[in-house]
Amino acid sequence: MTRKGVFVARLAGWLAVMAVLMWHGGAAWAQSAPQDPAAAANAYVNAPHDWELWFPPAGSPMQAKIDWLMKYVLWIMAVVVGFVAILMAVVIFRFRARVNPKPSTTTHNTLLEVTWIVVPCLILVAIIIPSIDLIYYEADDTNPYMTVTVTGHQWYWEYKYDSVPGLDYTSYMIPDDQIKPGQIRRLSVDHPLVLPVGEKIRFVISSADVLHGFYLPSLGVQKYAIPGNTLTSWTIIRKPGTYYGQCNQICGLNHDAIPIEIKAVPLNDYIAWTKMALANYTENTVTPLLSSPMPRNQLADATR
Ligand SMILES: [Cu+2]
Repeated sequence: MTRKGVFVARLAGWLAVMAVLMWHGGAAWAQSAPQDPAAAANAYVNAPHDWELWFPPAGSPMQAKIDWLMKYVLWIMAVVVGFVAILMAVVIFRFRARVNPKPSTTTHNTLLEVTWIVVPCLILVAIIIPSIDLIYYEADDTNPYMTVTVTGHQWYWEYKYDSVPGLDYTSYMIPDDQIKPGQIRRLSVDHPLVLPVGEKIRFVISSADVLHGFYLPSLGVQKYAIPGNTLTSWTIIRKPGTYYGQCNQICGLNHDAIPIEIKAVPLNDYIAWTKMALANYTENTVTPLLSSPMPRNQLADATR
């Protein structure tokens, strides 16, 4: 193959890879929800996998919008970068000193100058309108079905259900040496955050010690957890399943050891769970969802 042939083949290959990646995000969304609600949370698992390069499949309308905006801006960027690259190539080859020994002395071209001001402005307008729309959409945490106060600690999460007085528990990562089949190393936790599907859930996010980050990539939630301050976010989980997140603000030695695990279940199951959890909680008995958290030093040992 000639050098030109190799170049064209490589370019075509990269373009194909880019196109596949850009549309890949929506594909995993196609799985349907299982019939048995009890098994539903475990049947669909939205977790990172090897060689994943795009966002995880969108589990909420917010993430679907983020996903769309990302692709939209990326395509605009691709066209701009492509256009500039071609222009540069033309200039470099056609107007190089050897073939163009006597440079033109032309200056100013009104049409061209107006065009290169107006077209970029239009591109910016085309980007800013959906961007601002998304910012307002994200900020609208009004009228939630429920509110969970999320507090970051070194190194675990605390979930307080504001609509279920008394329900306030901690969530620790399962140490590597205690992982059981079906659990995911460094993502599974002892007490997942249990939430209903199809309802607007508001998060009030804070920290008890240092900066943490409450980051749920598949649900479009990403907020700092700031000591002495609160930030809010919200989500609507579209279908039952298990969703994962991670602290994404470097918060100290065990920063990697505070994942977020969410079990999303149908509303009736959620209500039943809150009653069960609350009853067991007040009786102070150990249940799978509300057993006492692992001592901190034990966690530190396990993750060293
Ligand atoms: Cu952290």
